[in-house]
Amino acid sequence: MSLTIQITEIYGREILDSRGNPTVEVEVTAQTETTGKKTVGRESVPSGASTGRFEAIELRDGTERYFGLSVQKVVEHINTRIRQEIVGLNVLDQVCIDRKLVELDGTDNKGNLGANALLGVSLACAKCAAAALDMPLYRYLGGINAKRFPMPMMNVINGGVHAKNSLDFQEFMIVPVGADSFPDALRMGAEVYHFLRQILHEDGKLTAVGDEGGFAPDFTNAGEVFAYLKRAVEKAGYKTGDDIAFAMDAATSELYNEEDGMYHFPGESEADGEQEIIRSAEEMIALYEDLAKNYPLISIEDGLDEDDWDGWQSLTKRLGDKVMLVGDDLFVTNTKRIHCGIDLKVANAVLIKVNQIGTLTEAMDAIELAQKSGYKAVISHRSGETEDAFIADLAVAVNAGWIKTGAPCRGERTAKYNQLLRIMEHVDCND
Ligand code: 2PG
Ligand code: MG
Repeated sequence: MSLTIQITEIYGREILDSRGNPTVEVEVTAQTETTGKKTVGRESVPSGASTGRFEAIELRDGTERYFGLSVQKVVEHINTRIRQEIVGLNVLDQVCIDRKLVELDGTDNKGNLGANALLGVSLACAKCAAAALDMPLYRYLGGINAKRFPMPMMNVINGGVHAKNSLDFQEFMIVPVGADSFPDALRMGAEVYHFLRQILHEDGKLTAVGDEGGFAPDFTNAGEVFAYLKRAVEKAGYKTGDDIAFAMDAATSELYNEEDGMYHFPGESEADGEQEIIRSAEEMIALYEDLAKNYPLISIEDGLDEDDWDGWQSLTKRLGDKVMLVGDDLFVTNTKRIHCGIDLKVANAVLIKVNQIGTLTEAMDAIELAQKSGYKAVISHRSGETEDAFIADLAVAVNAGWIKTGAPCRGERTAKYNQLLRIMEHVDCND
């Protein structure tokens, strides 16, 4: 006879995220049939700023409350329509729960009930199930083979829509590839982060941080940022490349102009003062080639626009054998778009953001498809986060190998890194 842990209550509420904007939190309660024990799983939903055009819909009220951003309607959907359908199900039947949620919404983009409603319930069910079974979440999600710790990609310089500075590209990350273990990687990253602060300060640059905890002073271009990162790595006593490599999220859908098909760089243009800096897809690829020649740049995310499949093909041909080319806005954690990418031989890695697709099952399908097809899976936070650490467990559960969750600073970022440290104590023989 299979075990039944029946969902007895679902409750949604509005809370604040790391940007001070409202988001959804969900509590799922379930009762174990054999013992009568009741367990609660609580989960909150992150929110992006540089959202891809093809992401599932994050529903907001659009009233004057919280400048239109309040989520009362979503909370109501959880506490009425979703609650009615999901209460009574076995919390262990994640696939069945997620299928029900998708059916109940009934749209392709989850625009009816809101991907934020669906995701909160979906993830809270998984947490509740793990707790009811007295299992750590990573073990419940991944089973006995969950053992590989992800390499952290730490975003130490913030630009784009994540900071009010002159830097056009969004994220500059350090990746401690020479570390022997996850705790070592985290320590190395944190040390470089502190030396970076010192160097920036000595040069008269601001050391206030952006949305993901990276420093956010003005810079003229990407080359200048990488030069700073190199200095910080060396000042910390590490070797650039062997110990610490670099990664970037260019987030170019934010720079792409559909009218002229060009990428516009307002910050760089202002620094130049003379002319507007714009680049074609070809010039963008040449820029990345140049950066990868001068610095140990091992990963470029969203190097081109989310719908520029032709451009992505040439980018992949030119850099795909040397650099991890990560599709974020391009793939939006959606198996249909990932299939497209695989067919067209575009990119070689998929960024996984659970709220881009709206349910845990669909996100795990995306990870499975990527891994089966020889693509890397990078588990990612959003720029608007909460203190929740689900993605840390998810990264270990699926042996993803990579996690991107901001600077080693700000509670909503360190929550994920610290959870990985805790998991480390459980997993005796990790990879
Ligand atoms: C990204 C993310 C996370 P946002 O573009 O990869 O770093 O940003 O959540 O704003 O989309
Ligand atoms: Mg991105």
